[in-house]
Amino acid sequence: MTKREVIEQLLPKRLPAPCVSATAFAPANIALCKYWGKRDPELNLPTAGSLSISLGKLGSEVTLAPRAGRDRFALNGKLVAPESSFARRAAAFLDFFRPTSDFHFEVTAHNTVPTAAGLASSASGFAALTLALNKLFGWKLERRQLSILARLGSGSACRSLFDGFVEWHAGKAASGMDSFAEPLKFNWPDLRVGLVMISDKEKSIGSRDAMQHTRDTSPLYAAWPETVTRDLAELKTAIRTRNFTKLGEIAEGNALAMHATMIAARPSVLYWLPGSVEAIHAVHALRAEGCEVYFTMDAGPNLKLLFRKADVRCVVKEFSDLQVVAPFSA
Ligand code: 2P0
Repeated sequence: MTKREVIEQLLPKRLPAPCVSATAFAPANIALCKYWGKRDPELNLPTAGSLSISLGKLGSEVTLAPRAGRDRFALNGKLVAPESSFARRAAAFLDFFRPTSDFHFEVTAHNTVPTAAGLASSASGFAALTLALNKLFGWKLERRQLSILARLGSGSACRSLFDGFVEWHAGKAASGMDSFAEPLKFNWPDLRVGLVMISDKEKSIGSRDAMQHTRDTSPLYAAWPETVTRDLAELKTAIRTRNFTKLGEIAEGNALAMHATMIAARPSVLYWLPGSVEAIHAVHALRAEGCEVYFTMDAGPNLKLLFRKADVRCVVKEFSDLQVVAPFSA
């Protein structure tokens, strides 16, 4: 199935005139059980489910307005060239929603994630863009349908439609109508996420290509879907029973399994820098001293730490530049 066919099924047939402008916010999310591999690259349908935690007020705000002439994009207060990857990816997504071929958009995006935190992910951006489209065109779609639409922009964006712990169901249908995210009912007020910045340089290979290359060439990939399925089930139990040790062990183990799989790809996809390895050792040393902290890593060299409020002091003592996020605090 094509993206356009899915979108036609989801959008209402009769629409009011677009609003003058519409603004929406979506949080960034960090996967505790990762999405790495697609069963359908056209629709961003994953091989297995995944589970993330949203970062509250850290994310993307997008304002959309109709514009005469051609699209214009601004990011964090600066105009962005139409040929930049940001503008090209956004425009390609917006193409599916133009009421007529001469309909253009003014897109103004702000990331509330400090750019230096290395979290400027496409997930919150596509989620906010989808929410803004829903408002601008008066679609009045349910969150579940919006999650499906956001996935078509970027897989992990389907999780950024929600706060707190969020599960993305892999689904089985070729149309992907059963592949959407939904929030778990559980919260965890003293849980903390720490952002460790190792480098903010642009990565040599984007996650979309790296994911496909891993699936195509890594001899370890065959074991990955099974690992995810087991980790996902255990992670949900850890969240339900508020077992922090289990949550940390599973999240760290899952991230390491994902990286091991991609490191074994041919040629290797190695996002780690010397500083990443140093930080991993520091996390392990803290744990050995009784400061209970775990890490996860995505498609880049930076670490995200998981710990509880009671351990903020010992974690910050080691990682002095740490940005601490409380995902469940208002
Ligand atoms: C995740 N990542 O679960 C995993 C872990 C990166 C590492 O989802 O091709 O930008 O747009 O569907 O969502 C990043 O991949 O890829 C990602 P596309 P996406 O958060």
